[in-house]
Amino acid sequence: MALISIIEDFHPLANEKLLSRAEELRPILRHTIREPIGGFRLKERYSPEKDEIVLHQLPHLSLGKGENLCLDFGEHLVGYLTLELSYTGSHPDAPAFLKLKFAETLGELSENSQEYDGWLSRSWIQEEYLHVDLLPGRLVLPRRYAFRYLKITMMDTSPKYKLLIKQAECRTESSADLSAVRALQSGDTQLDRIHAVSLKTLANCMQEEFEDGPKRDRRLWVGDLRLMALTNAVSFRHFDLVKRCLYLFGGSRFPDGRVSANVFTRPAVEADDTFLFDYALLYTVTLEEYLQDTNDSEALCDLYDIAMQQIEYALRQLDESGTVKEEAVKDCFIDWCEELDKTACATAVLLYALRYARRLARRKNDWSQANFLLQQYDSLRQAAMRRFWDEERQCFVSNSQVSAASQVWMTLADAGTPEQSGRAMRKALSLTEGPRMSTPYMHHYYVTALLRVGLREEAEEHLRHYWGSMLDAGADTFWECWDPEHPERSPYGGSVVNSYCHAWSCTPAYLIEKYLLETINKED
Ligand code: RAM
Repeated sequence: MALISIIEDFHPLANEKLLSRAEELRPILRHTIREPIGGFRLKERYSPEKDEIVLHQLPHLSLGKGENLCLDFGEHLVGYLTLELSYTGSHPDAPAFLKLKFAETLGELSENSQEYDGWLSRSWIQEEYLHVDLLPGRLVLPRRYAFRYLKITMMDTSPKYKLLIKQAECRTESSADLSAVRALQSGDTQLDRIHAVSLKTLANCMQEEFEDGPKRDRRLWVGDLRLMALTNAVSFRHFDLVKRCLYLFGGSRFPDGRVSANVFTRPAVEADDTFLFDYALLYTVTLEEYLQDTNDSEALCDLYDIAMQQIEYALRQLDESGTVKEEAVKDCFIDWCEELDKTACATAVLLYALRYARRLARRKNDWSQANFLLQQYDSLRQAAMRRFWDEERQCFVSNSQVSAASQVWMTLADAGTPEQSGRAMRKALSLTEGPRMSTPYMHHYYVTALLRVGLREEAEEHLRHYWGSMLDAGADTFWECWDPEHPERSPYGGSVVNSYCHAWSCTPAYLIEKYLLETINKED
């Protein structure tokens, strides 16, 4: 399922007041300097087999034609690279022709990117070919990279000299201060580690905006923002960054007022011409949650109408059954999953957002709107139950498909009674066939739906299994896409463009702090 939307002559609606407020809220970036902790040589160009190299050998290791050297920085970093280069042998009589490959994971390092043939641009692959004319010399790369490993391949030199990497350093960048956040010390090693990696993932995605992934797309998306904001509230509490992002979305929108699925912020703020039905609704949810945390009356006043517009647009997308019509369902994201029928999910996300919109209206003392939203919620809920609840199977069915995603979103929307939701989630737990959830984004909502119906142990077990298996597979930060049974799965047609530090996977820290900690401590 390629997500490519191209609207000709797209001219987003700009709200200068909101954009200048967003600008005032631009955070200061923090920096640290990191050096490699060791290295290795890949035995063959694309083989995972390697010869380890200890740190003190690195500056003495020479690179001749065809040889490679991989530096391990010990943890996932986001920042800028500087290399101090030199040579052994005679004076260089030809440029050094280098290939640099930055990789977030070991697997990515040994992948042959030439084999990638997916629908997302290969320009996201972090590879550079460079000519270095002067040695010794310092090479400062202008681009920001997300990586733990750097593979340097000597594409060509001359028989007269070999290259030396005397020193390497990364100047990291983030608007989060990881050292200011308390690490979890529950005594449970797995949960402590999951919590730490969640926060590291979030920190590395916290730049001048909440980026979805510092490798790709390096951009602010609504669905990712919502989950980052939740985790931020129990950790960094950098609420001005959430506010900035809400203002950016509000400041550049579709001409009819809809919130775009993502915005570009450089060189200037501009909404992307991609609309996602569920993401626009999550804007309203995110605003209400931000206000719960901050009580920010300025944001309520500035963004209230925009949040309501998203709901009103969605309410205009109902068909004769009273549920979301197919054309609008097509704009729904939910998860990267081709086979998933999203019809029930689309209606459920609208129901879910209506609850938050009502809270917003009450917060604004807009009682007639609150009343209107309540009526809309009731009639949509009835329509949803009529169309999607299967009395015989005791679960939600979306165009004859039973999926975890439909049970999850209908449960989160409180579409049925608590008993019906409980049965739906038990059904979700027992599914062995049908569309498989593929992203931590969807798995987050799965865990919250289990918690909503009181399946606390199952929720914890799922969290441990899903995010824990990513750790077992070598994650330093959590990934964009992960199916433990299909580790190579990628929505893009090749895992080399997958992001391995992805914002929407940061929520275990939130889930642990908000729901699990109390009981874990009691069990101790
Ligand atoms: C991808 C990004 C982003 C997500 C969208 C729907 O390109 O991974 O995180 O929100 O898709």
